[in-house]
Amino acid sequence: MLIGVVGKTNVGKTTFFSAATLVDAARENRPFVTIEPNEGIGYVRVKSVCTEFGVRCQPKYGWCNGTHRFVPVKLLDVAGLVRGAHKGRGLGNKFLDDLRRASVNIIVVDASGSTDDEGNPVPPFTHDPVEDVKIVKEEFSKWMASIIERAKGKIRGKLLSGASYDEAIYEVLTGLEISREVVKEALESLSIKKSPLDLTIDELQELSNEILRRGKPFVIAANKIDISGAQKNLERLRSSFEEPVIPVSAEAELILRKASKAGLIRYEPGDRDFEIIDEAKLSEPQLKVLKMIRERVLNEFGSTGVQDTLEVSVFNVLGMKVVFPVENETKLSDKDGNILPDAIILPRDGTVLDLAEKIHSEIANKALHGIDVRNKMRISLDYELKHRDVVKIVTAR
Ligand SMILES: Nc1nc2c(ncn2[C@@H]2O[C@H](COP(=O)(O)OP(=O)(O)OP(=O)(O)O)[C@@H](O)[C@H]2O)c(=O)[nH]1
Ligand SMILES: [Mg+2]
Repeated sequence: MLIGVVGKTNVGKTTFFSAATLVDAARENRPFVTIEPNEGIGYVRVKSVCTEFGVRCQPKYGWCNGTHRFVPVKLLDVAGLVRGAHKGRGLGNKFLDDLRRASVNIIVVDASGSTDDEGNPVPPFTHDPVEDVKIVKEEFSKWMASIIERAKGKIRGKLLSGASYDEAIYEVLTGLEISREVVKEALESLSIKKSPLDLTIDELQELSNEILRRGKPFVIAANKIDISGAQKNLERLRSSFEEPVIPVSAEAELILRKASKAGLIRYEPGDRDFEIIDEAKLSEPQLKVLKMIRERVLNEFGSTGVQDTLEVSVFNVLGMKVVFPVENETKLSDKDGNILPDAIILPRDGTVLDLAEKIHSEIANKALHGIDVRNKMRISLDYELKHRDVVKIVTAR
């Protein structure tokens, strides 16, 4: 499960990435600081199942605080873009290739409008963030359109050997992990009946837009919400796009997580507030910043928004679910006695067999059926699991 962090240059992508992963990476108030992509692990929260069973999780990855289990997801922070990136402007769009494996992309946008078209710092509210989202979405669809355009030779070959239109397009997009179903639905929804070979670049862009909408959705992080007045742009972004728009202060989240790591405050990602451990250990300026974060961000918006953005991406937009496989259905453990060691993210329609495959192909080969640990009922391999199910997979010896 890979989440891309994308957007115009100098809007806070790396700050968002670092806040979510605690990976240190260069950040500065100027365009094109990030060149090579940064990769790290963030977490999505799932209401703990352990407490329900009167045990305590011992996660192999991530952690559990008794209320929430924090389940790892991979994040990729890439170089920023500017209008015309598909034609090579700025750093071009080579980095979009790094995002091929991303299931969803978070568009970070500067909701305070303090960077211009090229990512240069300007006074707040002199630039329209709605434009920035439009540019990013456009550059993505132009990039995909150009992939299809360049592969027309290959498409011709596929069509000659009997492939249908959707199959031929699907085949040239395989590296992007987009399903054939998505391509088919996109063609149908646009009522495209002619051969892909006859589609103009504009038509290809329209098709790409539709494929992205269905197969690689966006979530919008309205960043720098701590700057007063940014809320107005939040509303404008919400009424301009169909994607979810979440108020975010990446800078606030990064400060809180670092302070928590240093033992200065008690704070976990997604919390509505923090608690100062020992005021004497904090300097005046530090206290002032924390107070500002509490007043301008947490009290106003309920959280810094970083965690919400990840969770809306994984659960609401992609419709993923998390299930807990165990080997011992009484102790809820693996064979070494670790309690609820794994939390596996599965797609919306993920079955017992899909879970087995995620664990190991050998387990999938030998799987006979599952057991729903909550009610001890036998479930078939094609049973669609529910979010937070605890499952034992029974295998042939
Ligand atoms: N006020 C405020 N500033 C922020 C926030 N997030 C990021 N910034 C600032 O925005 C500037 C750019 O941040 P980066 O994270 O480097 O931005 P980027 O989008 O990764 O930039 P490039 O990699 O150069 O494209 C830095 O000066 C950050 O401190 C925020 O939530 N609030
Ligand atoms: Mg960056």
